[in-house]
Amino acid sequence: MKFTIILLTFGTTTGVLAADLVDFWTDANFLGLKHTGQGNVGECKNLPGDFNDRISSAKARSGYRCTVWIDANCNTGTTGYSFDTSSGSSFPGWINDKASSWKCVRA
Ligand SMILES: [Ca+2]
Repeated sequence: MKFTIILLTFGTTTGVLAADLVDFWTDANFLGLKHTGQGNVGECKNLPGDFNDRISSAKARSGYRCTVWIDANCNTGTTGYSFDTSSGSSFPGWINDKASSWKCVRA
């Protein structure tokens, strides 16, 4: 007899599967090393070490708007920088090479 096991992974509290929400690049104009940020909508994520304090441009995936913060853990008490699918081609100086965390919401 043959069994097929299907494993399903569910998100934490929302029951939504983690999705590709945003792409980050280490250079302006979507160049350099790329990191695809995966998570749930509204979930705060910290950038991995190779990208922490190095991001210079980013694109939200279609249908999302994303924000980055200088501090880890999306310190919403500080100013964040928000972008959509095209407006993050060149991070302003105050957050260029300084972002450490991010969060995306539905646009
Ligand atoms: Ca950079």
